[in-house]
Amino acid sequence: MTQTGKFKRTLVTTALPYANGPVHIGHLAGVYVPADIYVRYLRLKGEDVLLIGGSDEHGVPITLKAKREGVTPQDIVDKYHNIIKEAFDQFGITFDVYSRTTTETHYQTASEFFKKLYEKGEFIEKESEQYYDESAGQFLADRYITGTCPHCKSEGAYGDQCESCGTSLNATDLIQPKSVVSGSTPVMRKTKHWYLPLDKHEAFLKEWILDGHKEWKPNVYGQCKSWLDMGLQPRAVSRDLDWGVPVPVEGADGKVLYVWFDAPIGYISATKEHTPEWEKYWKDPETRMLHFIGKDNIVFHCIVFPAMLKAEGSYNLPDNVPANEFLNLEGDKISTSRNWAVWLHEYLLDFKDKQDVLRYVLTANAPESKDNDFTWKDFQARNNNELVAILGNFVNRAVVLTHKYFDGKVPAQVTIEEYDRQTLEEIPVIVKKVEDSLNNFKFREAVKEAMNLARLGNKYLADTEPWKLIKNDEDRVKTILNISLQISANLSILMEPFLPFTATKLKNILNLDQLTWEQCGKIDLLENNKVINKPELLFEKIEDADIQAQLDRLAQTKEANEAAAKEVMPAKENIEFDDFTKLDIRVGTILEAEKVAKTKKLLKLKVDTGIDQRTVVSGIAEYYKPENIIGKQVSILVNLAPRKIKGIESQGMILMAEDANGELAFVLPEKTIKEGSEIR
Ligand code: B3M
Ligand code: ZN
Repeated sequence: MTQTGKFKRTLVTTALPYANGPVHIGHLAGVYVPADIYVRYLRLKGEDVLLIGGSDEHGVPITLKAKREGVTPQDIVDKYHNIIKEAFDQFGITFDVYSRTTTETHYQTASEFFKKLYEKGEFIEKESEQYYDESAGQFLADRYITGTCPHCKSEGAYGDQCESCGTSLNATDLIQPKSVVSGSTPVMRKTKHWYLPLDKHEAFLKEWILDGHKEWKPNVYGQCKSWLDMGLQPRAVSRDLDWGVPVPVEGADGKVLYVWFDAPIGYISATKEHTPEWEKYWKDPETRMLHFIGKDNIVFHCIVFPAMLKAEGSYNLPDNVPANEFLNLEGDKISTSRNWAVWLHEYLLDFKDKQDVLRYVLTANAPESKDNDFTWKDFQARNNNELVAILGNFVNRAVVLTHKYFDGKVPAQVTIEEYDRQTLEEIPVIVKKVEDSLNNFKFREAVKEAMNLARLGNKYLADTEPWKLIKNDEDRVKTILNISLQISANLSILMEPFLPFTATKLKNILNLDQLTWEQCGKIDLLENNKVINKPELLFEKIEDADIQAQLDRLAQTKEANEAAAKEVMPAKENIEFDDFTKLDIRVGTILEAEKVAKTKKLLKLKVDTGIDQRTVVSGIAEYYKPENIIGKQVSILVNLAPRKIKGIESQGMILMAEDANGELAFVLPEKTIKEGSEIR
């Protein structure tokens, strides 16, 4: 019997990342490392398992990015699909297939899936009013509409969410909505869409999840419960968009499947591309399906996709959805648009061959039950104090001493003392703990336990001090080193799911072939007299300077973000032409200028406006010396009600251009022109 109980095989899917940017440590920590650990573990156990992945290549963020960059959506997804695939490969994520949702197979599979539900009458068709851009001649997806947030009043909120205050919105909530496509004000227009009536599946979902899957992680179960308690509504599964899988029914021109309808079907398409036996993995009740995802995808994988599969009728439902929470970076939310991330492809440039260090840190500190923070200091500490000082150090000492005293040949156990026995007995106990943790998707706990085996070895060597015994008691040293090497061999299996690159190195050093999980916990993995290879350091110390460089880079990003945030003020609300004509702006000439006493910023100017000569107080002293601006022509708002500034009556306002850093410049006529000329 397998550890998977009544199941014969396991299908593991991983969330399909959007191909509109590279992947970062948050992706790795939340989804791909845990999935890979789990799958490697099952493979070591000889189980039948598939790891499915791919890029999600539809959806509005991709079309928007293409638009902004002046390229096609296909260009965007081609670029990022390759970058993402490469990064996963480099970090040893062992996908059996890594596909994409723009393949022929996927279009067919998604189309057929829709058609089947359509023909079974599983959808409802509904007309609704949606924003339409008349000048561009298209309906506007939520992300294509911006406006003022009704809650926090900040500008530039999207039709689905305000990024300033985080509130999720409906496009119709926005104050002063604008089309991103043309800048015009959209109008409401009728459109027809297909809806999956989730309410119809609510009773089933309640029973299936709330009664049937109490074992799901509390964060997952809790989120499902709150969705189900709120009551489910029909969800539109189509959109008015020209990028995606066309809705395969008549009268659906210009409509595509909603990205969240086609993306999970991408798991099916990818399996099809991998093996002609794909149905076995999707439909045989003896197959167990697991979805590894981040917490923002829970509703789609626990409620929407299962409802789709159930409606279709021939598919299995997931057995578990071990979703993780979010990983933050140095106290801030990871953000692609703010470049607040550690990108995988960049990490490897700075930390060459250190994939396992990142895998380790992201597992040891995984956001399994709550959001967690990645810090570079913690990264350094875990590398130096755990990987180097415990695992690396232990293995190195065992191997070095074996070469030094016994020509690199595994010595025999001669006499077993009580302490040796205790140590040996600990090994299977630790292995069992790792196993239990892995079976329950508790990867943090699992890697900690695995590390405990290295701790055990380290302590054993430190306590027995073979280097002191070698002169007088060679037999004792033989036993100690044999045991240390057996522990090292166990580590090469136990660490494989977590640190695959290191495990390979370790097996090479110990001259071991691929071992299986069943051998783990045994104390005869290395036979007597077996020749082992020369020591090679498994890990190296990470210096303060390397960490500082990362922190400096983040500090720069933060600065750049702050400057960019100020860079261009969003456009203000529209005004009527009459509002504009109320402003009386004239060309004037500065006749006199002097600093206003006890202020840093203010100059008192006398200006010839053509109408009169008047006093204006202007906040430009930090940028202009009085003597340099006398005789300059300027633009002046002459009908601004007079105001007292520092006791001086200011009659009007000089117009200045101001950039993000507060740099000022006069707005002048392009050639000298008579004072009093109107500006309009
Ligand atoms: N691309 C969303 C995300 O990356 C989405 C996952 C699809 S899984 C079928 O968060
Ligand atoms: Zn807001």
